[in-house]
Amino acid sequence: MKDQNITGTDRSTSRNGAFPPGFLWGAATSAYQIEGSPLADGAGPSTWHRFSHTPGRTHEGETGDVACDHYRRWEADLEIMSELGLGAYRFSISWSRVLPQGTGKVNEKGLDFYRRLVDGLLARNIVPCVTLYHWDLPAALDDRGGWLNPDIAGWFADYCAVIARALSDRVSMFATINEPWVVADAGYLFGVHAPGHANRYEFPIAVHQLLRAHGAGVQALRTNGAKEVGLVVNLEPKYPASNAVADLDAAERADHYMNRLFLDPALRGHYPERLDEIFGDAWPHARADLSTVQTELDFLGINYYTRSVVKDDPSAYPTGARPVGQTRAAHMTTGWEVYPDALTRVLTWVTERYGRLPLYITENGAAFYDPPCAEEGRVSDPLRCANYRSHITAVRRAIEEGADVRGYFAWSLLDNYEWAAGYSMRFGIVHVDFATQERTIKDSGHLYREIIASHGGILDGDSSA
Ligand code: IFM
Repeated sequence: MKDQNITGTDRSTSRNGAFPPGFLWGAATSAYQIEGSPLADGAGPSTWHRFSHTPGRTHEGETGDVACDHYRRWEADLEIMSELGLGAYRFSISWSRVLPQGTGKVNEKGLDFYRRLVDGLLARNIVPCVTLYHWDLPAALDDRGGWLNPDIAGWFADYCAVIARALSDRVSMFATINEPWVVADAGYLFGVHAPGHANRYEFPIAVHQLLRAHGAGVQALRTNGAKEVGLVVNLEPKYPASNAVADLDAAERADHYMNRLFLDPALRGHYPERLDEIFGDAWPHARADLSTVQTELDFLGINYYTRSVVKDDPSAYPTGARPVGQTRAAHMTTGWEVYPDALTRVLTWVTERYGRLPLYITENGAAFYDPPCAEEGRVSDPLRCANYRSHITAVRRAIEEGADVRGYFAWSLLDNYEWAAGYSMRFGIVHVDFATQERTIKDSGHLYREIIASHGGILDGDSSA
């Protein structure tokens, strides 16, 4: 295994090859972002329910109370998945639907919703891929300290055991936690996501408890019949703004802070070296016990959206690495640069640094400006189409370069609730008219259907990545 950063030079050539047989083509969503009805059938509130109902926390005070109303429209949504020809569907389970208090008594009605969903997927030959935690912690557990309470590893393991006992006869792929870095960074360091804390002393504690919960969750899932267990991380290669030593160093710090923070402990059993330096006296866990955290994974899920170019700036909190603005594209609602080459790089970097483990792109996509309603049954989204073409081509290139990529999930199946940004960003390949809940497959959805049907063949000749 080589020890290197995800930084380097651009590639500009493309080779055409095939996606491996059995490569999974899917789309992804998460519970709070699409389900709506957050308190139905005995569910308990989650931290996101509480956060979105707190004035001033989200775009125009928007909440997930209705979202895509998927809790009630799930069957129609399954039909759309069939129409798209999806081979797999990645969704998350709302912990507080199943365990309203976070621990203890199971709410069978909540669990039944996911049982029905899984059965509906299997009946349509769509592989269900379950994420246990996609940011909606039961509020009852937040009242007990949430991700700052060391007991959370046990709470999470018990929840994982409930889910595995209920579903592992029909679901083979389980991921413990989605994007733990975002949970800690946005939820505990910057306070822009639930639970809304901004505290540099809490960040390292949350990181450590997320890792312990992941380790305990893996064990609980396996003990209760799960066959393939993984973790999902979001990775964003850090490119230095110049070759100046200070900028190279800043890119390395940013890389340790974001890309290595969960992977080094989970796969190598140690924290990245530079966290001590970044957090100083707030980093008490640098030498904490990671023996229950490091565990062999059956797969790693990677969520990729963009890269960032950084320059050294000691005032940039917390790493002293400031993203350089000129790479940002104005036509995107997120402001994220379209940069597919970094997706190839991220896949080869993970393979080189952590070994050739099975990888899935568990999220990739983009939010561009789309109209609020379809026009004559059509939503034209050429920028998103180009984005899918170039990024899927970038995945194929990574496979050619030796990465063991087993599947790709578009983010997202549906336009949905984009957390603090509310409904202001549309990531779907299926348009949702939030006034009527009408769904319309966008041009990008039609393109994705063709990509799936041809197993990537229609991309032959594309060199846009
Ligand atoms: O919508 C989110 C998702 O919940 C986690 N990954 C990034 C997506 C786009 O911001």
